[in-house]
Amino acid sequence: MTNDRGARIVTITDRNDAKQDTDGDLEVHHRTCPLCEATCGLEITTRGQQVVRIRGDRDNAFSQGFICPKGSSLKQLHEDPDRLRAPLIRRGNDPATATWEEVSWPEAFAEVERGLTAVLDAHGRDAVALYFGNPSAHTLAGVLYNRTIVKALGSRNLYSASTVDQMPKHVSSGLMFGNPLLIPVPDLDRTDYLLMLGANPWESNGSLCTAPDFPGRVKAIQARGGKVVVVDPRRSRTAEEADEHVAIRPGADAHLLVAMANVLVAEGLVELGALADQVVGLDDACAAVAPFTPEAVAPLCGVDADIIRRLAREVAAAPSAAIYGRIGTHTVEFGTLASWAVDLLSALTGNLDRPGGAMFPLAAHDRASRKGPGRGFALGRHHSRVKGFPEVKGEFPVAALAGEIETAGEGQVKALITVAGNPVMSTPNAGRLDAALGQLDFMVSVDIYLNETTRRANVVLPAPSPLERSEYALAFYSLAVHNFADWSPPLFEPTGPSEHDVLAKLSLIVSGLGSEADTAGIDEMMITGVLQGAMKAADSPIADRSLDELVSQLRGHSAIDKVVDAMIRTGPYGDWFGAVPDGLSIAALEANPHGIDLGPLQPRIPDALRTTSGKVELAPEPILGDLQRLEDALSRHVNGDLVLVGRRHLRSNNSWMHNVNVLVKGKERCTLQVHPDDAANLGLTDGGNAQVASRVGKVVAPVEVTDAIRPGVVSLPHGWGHDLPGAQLGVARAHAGVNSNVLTDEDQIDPLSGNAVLNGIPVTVAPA
Ligand SMILES: Nc1nc2c(c(=O)[nH]1)N[C@H]1C(S)=C(S)[C@@H](COP(=O)(O)OP(=O)(O)OC[C@H]3O[C@@H](n4cnc5c(=O)[nH]c(N)nc54)[C@H](O)[C@@H]3O)O[C@H]1N2
Ligand SMILES: Nc1nc2c(c(=O)[nH]1)N[C@H]1C(S)=C(S)[C@@H](COP(=O)(O)OP(=O)(O)OC[C@H]3O[C@@H](n4cnc5c(=O)[nH]c(N)nc54)[C@H](O)[C@@H]3O)O[C@H]1N2
Ligand code: SF4
Ligand SMILES: [Mo]
Repeated sequence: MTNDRGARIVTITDRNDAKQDTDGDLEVHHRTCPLCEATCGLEITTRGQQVVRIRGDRDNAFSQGFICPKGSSLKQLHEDPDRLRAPLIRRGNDPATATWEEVSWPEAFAEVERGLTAVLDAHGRDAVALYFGNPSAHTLAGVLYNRTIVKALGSRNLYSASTVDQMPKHVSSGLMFGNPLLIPVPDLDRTDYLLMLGANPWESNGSLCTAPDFPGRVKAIQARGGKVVVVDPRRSRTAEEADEHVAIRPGADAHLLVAMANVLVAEGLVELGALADQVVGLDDACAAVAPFTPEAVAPLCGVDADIIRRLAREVAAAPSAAIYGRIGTHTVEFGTLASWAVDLLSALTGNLDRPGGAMFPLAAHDRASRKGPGRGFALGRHHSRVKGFPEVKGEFPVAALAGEIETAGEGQVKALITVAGNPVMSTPNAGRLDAALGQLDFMVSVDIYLNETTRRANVVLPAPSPLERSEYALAFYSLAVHNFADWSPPLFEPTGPSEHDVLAKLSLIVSGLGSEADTAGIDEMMITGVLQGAMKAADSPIADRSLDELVSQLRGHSAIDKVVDAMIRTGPYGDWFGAVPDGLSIAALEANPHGIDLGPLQPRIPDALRTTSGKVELAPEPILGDLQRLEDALSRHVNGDLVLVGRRHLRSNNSWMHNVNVLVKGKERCTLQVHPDDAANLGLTDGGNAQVASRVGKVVAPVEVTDAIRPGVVSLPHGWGHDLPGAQLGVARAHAGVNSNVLTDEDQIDPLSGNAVLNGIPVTVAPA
């Protein structure tokens, strides 16, 4: 039996269960886990308003039952008494003594209108900054409605977690493929050889590569006779499972990768395959890698030249090879170069856009490919006020935000809107940013917690729990190793407005229409924007239809679902409102609670390219320019100084799931990993305390002596340090740990992308 949302209703027949379950029927719902990029299907059993059990959905066409400990903790997250349920207004300025008043939604919006309007009237649009955090990519509201605030506000001060994360990949994709969102993903399920750099999917479950049960997919490569190589300064769990672990010195991946390209050129191993007629810049790229012989880069990489040479030959010889770099290659000094070099190596070995190599997914909501050249990708269309950093994708580096708040003058940031972000924990020189937030005239945060960042806000607007919204992994299906779609309605009705309503309200406020204006106008703009675009597209099957008639056919639980329905119906697999029989729509997805398999990845070059040449640009000008920095580094003296890197743990999620007791209980996770040789030299003992100091700050953390880390490197996870006054996180406070971003340096950024350098931070360590 199913209810009207397609949830299976289980009638209790077992007598023992029946005794306990007198309160009514158990219902089984299926939905996508929104917590990380893996998009696992969950099976959630409820009784009334209670979650009874969460487990992996064995029938999910993509995840086939896989689940990690975070997925099943959605129950505890939903029930967490610290999770905010009503808007809060801060009374008092000192976070340690401030009190918080629960107010109604209209009162909260009126207060936001007062605060933001005062700043806009007195100082102009650029005085209001925006910061969007990581969960913004995991909610439909964030992906679709954040940009309505950006448009309505018209401020240049746009910041996000992208510049402490994947911005280098956007830049290399923008330059090489003409579209910063067109990111090649390793074709895990078909590859014969996986070279993975700076990624630890055994803990992270993968990123810029949506693959539920990433570990299982890697083990399958080995089971079918393929090889897996992991490049990481630590012997991570992923490295332990690999066929080979290359313990590189932090920050040197670009050198290693470019040297591999050098070997391909020197040994005549360049073989573009089907891509031969689809690239420009081949000669320039081959010439550019000439200085980077394996011998030249070996000291910097801390990897023998013959290993580099062998890896290049192996990639060239493998029937197919997928090269995949993530956090450890992006959040470093040469992040964009490393990101470019990954895709250059794919292209040079014929592995770009072929099965088993690196491929471009095509999601149900993606726009159909247009043929011919595109508009290309521009960097630095304007520059930040204080440090003159170029904008990238309309954003400035978040590393620059504190300076923009502190520095007086025309365009000084006086107010901040944060959505789903905790920059006080997650961005470099976190202590400085925390203090800077205290100087703002006004701050409003949309969040589910009163945490280290939102405690600085004047008004906190709670977002609903993940179980109180529709799910469709809009940001991640375009990065998935298999084309797939799944949509699910809210499991529970939200007790307040939906997050997209809150974001629409903020858009109305900053546009000057006021807090009492109706959000329906914003919804209509979103929906008609998608439909009009589709009606205008070449050979559109709906060119002659009436807009009103199309709108009236849209389905879904709320306005945001209708936006998604419009995208899916006019997407590459869409039903085009009846013009394509059996095409996709939200109705079709609703009828398939385990998701719909859209097939393995297909080659998409040249149609997916948006470069002005219409080809893959192997040697974009900004990249060639930046290679000088890479060459200069070759003459650096490699000394014995310690450098700091990060790491992740499976039971953690950046800074914000440490208030869930089932995840944080047990062994302390926020430890400083130190190699036994370094521990002996420094006089550190396992379980003792060490002081770690960098140019910008210091912390004291418990030492974990382990030979899993390369000598000369120490590691602290990020997202800890929950002991700041005023945060309302009872469980996290009891497992506070220390904030590694007190040590990361806001002056260290990758110049092309503006991405912060979070790995390879020079530190000194001493017993505390
Ligand atoms: N040193 C170091 N620093 C790092 C990293 C590293 O590897 N090393 N990693 C970086 C990376 S990859 C990232 S992505 C960033 C993350 O940086 P941020 O996005 O700034 O931080 P998060 O810890 O993800 O915080 C997410 C916030 O969203 C809130 N939240 C959760 N769910 C929702 C929701 O549904 N709606 C709303 N409105 N709010 C919600 C949480 O309460 C929390 O406040 O950190 C970066 N910082
Ligand atoms: N459990 C859990 N899962 C998560 C998250 C989480 O916080 N916890 N965060 C999510 C987010 S926002 C993201 S972006 C993804 C990130 O997912 P991943 O990219 O897999 O990130 P990490 O797990 O931090 O792994 C990065 C690895 O890089 C290594 N490393 C550090 N410096 C270098 C270097 O210079 N070179 C090389 N080659 N390696 C280096 C580190 O030792 C570490 O093992 O994870 C997501 N999933
Ligand atoms: S791997 Fe990611 S998507 Fe899957 S259950 Fe865990 S947190 Fe959720
Ligand atoms: Mo991230």
